[in-house]
Amino acid sequence: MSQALFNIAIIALSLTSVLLTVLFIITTIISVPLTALFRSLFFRRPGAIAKPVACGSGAKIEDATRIAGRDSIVDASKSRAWAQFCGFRGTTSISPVYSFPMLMEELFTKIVFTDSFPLSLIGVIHAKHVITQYAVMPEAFSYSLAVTAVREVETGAECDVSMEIFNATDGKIANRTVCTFTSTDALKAKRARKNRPELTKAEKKAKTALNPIKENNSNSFTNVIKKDHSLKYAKVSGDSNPIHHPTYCKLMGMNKPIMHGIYSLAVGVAKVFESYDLEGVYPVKIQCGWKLPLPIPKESTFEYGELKGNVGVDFENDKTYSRNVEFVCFREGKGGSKLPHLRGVVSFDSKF
Ligand SMILES: *[C@@H]1O[C@H](CO)[C@@H](O)[C@H](O)[C@H]1NC(C)=O
Ligand SMILES: *[C@@H]1O[C@H](CO)[C@@H](O)[C@H](O)[C@H]1NC(C)=O
Ligand SMILES: CC(=O)N[C@H]1CO[C@H](CO)[C@@H](O)[C@@H]1O
Repeated sequence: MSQALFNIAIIALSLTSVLLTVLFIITTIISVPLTALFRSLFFRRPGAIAKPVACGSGAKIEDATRIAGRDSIVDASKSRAWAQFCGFRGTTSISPVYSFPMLMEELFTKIVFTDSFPLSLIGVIHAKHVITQYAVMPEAFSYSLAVTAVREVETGAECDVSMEIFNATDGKIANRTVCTFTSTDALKAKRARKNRPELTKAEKKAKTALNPIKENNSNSFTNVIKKDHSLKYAKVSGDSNPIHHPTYCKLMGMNKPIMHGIYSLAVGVAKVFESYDLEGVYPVKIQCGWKLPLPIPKESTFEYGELKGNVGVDFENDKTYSRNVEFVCFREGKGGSKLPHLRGVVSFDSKF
């Protein structure tokens, strides 16, 4: 009996030390503070909304989470290296999509890893992204970041983080990006899957097809993602989340690393900007939602074309813009099926 207890104690101790080692490695790699990880593990439930600590009754989450910075300088050579890696050919301006990598460190260290972030970090994903660009990215900029909305959804909970960039000289807004993070409650997700009717063949096909487009203007291209691609991207973007790393992804329970979602978004946007000559066209709005991850190495296929009317069912139809170019990205699944990776739309007004 006591021998059995002793064995259990030894097993528990070794499991704890393995867990601590794994946590230590994860925190070192992605510099998540240990406190944030413990908070998520023991005091937060995935898929539920946690009340921000600094948020008294009636106070807005925006006020509890807002951070602002003044007079930062864009690292032009770094941003151009990133843009080129993603296929931007333009040379006169910095891509609007760049606002995300630029503010990523602030976003994680000062918003996501703090007490006030309303979701558990375990399994949280970046699911949606809306960028509105009003002007050229200023070289000297001020910024403001805050969690602006929290809501329960069918599979768990979501929150929006808004990131705004201002021209440091005249204070005018240059750009606003809203990213949506989703945290999944495994039980709720299972129930939702069960209750969802089986998709018909046509509905499955629609997931990787463009919405009705203007006549004969669909284009496609293939993007080959080689084995070391995510490591190279991590270097130029500064995003070294272990889920993108060939070895460390295994610690996160994944067999293969997955490619950065922002990379796929930037590749699609770069192609649309080039094809429709959008460099220097403002305002421009980019909306995107990620579907299934892209394991590496893999080929991904993009299709894009100008939509006939509005932006379709997935996105907000903003009347400010008269033209909408949709892009979808998919990869091949088992038996030659197409699996959706991302869908996005670039909205702008005709130059003429
Ligand atoms: C920022 O504001 C100043 C002053 O109004 C202006 O001269 C400059 O062109 C602006 N920068 C950008 C990139 O719009
Ligand atoms: C679109 O393609 C079809 C078949 O290739 C052709 O008959 C038609 O004239 C084209 N329409 C336009 C507007 O180019
Ligand atoms: C959403 C948002 O921030 N909109 C502002 C962006 O900038 C324009 C012009 O500078 C303002 O009119 C919007 O209110």
